[in-house]
Amino acid sequence: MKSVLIVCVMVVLVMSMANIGAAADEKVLYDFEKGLGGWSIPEWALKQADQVAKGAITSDAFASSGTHSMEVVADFPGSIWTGAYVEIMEYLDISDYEELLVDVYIPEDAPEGLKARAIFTAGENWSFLEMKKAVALIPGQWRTVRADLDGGGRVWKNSASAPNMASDVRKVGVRVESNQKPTYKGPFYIDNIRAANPEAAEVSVE
Ligand SMILES: [Ca+2]
Repeated sequence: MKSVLIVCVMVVLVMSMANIGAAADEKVLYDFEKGLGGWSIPEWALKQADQVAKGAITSDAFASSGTHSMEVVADFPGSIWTGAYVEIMEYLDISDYEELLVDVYIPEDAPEGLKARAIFTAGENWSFLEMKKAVALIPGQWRTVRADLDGGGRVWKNSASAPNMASDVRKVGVRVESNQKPTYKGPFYIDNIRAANPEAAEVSVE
């Protein structure tokens, strides 16, 4: 009886330690389980020829967390650079975290060659800060865009205009792009947008 008790106590201890670790090192910002929560295609993008996002809804077709994600329908014509951009306006301080992670999925029948990047609007001047490197999307797979919040000019275009970006985020955005190719008309999916410290991120991947 005593040994059963000890085992029970140990199991509870291990479980609570695991929970504390996860809570401290990863914060889910948007998971689209209960609607878009303010995410949309901005007005200016609906009017611009190189902006090709046509609509955003929540969907249960694919999800990397829970049962729902944000589905964005886009129409990439090819031959010119085009982007499908969605964003949310929200003041955030994520300076306790080193990375922003965004899961992006394109369906199996989508072409190769689309890329995704995270974009912040941050600081007093509402500076537009996009990742220098985009992540290649793979049809039929969830891919994670990892944005180093402390990377400065190594990671972010225009970073000098908002040196403390992570503590003064005003918008979070995601853009999927076709740089002259491919041509693709259809949906892509965004889910489980989170701020994390790398240790926690590695645990969640395994
Ligand atoms: Ca979700």
